[in-house]
Amino acid sequence: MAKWKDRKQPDTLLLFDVDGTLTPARRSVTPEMLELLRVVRKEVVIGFVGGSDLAKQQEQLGPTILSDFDYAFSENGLTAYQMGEQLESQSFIGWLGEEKYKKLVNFLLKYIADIDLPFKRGTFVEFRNGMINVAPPGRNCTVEERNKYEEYDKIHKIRPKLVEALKENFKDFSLTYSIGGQISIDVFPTGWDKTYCLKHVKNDGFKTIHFFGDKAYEGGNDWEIYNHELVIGHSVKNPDDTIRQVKELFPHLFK
Ligand code: M1P
Repeated sequence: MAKWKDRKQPDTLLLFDVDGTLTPARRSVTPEMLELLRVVRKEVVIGFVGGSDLAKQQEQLGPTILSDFDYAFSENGLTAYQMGEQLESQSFIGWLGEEKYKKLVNFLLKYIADIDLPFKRGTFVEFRNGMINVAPPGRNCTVEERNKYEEYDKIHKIRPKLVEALKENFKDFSLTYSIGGQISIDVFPTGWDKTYCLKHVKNDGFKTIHFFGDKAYEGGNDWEIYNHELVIGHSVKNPDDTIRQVKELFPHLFK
């Protein structure tokens, strides 16, 4: 493993989900987490995999993420970097085609227009490389508005109802609808969940791949990769729990 010859265990990869695992949802990483990653990276290869796009991950994990992590996977790995070099990938629009995409987005905009919420902001459909992100209250919500919406959604089940409507209306589109964060759902081709990122690492000779995620339950957006045959899954409660579990895995690094 010439690429990782500076590591003590170059055939071990640690992959981390972002929101709720490395950082609180849509918030910044703590100095304590950055220090943990710096220490563990001397031993093994590290990467992150999240649903958000790279710009948002940079806001949360810092402007130097492409050099702080060996692998950087945005949009579940549809945008991917290894050691700062961009890897080849596919696009959502290329896969779905303009006609089907138009039907989908028109349906979503009409559906959202007809929901009565306590407030709505802007950017209801965010177009990304590997998926679209659909936010009934709009992605321009402040942190406070996000928290309010999340509570509202728990009671009124706005997002689960939207997912059911999409499943009903787009049966032949082979799409997956995932409630991964506080205000939105991710829509992507079935199979383009977080396991997609494993395509980028499978020929890099890893004997052990650990994954840490906070949504490792059925319907959560870490479920598929957490259960993948190539992966040892670790379910965490929050970033502090991630720190605790990583220290438990490599006790000799944290004496
Ligand atoms: O990383 C989890 C999710 O974070 C955001 O969700 P929300 O805005 O609803 O909190 C989004 O970037 C989403 O794509 C992502 O899956």
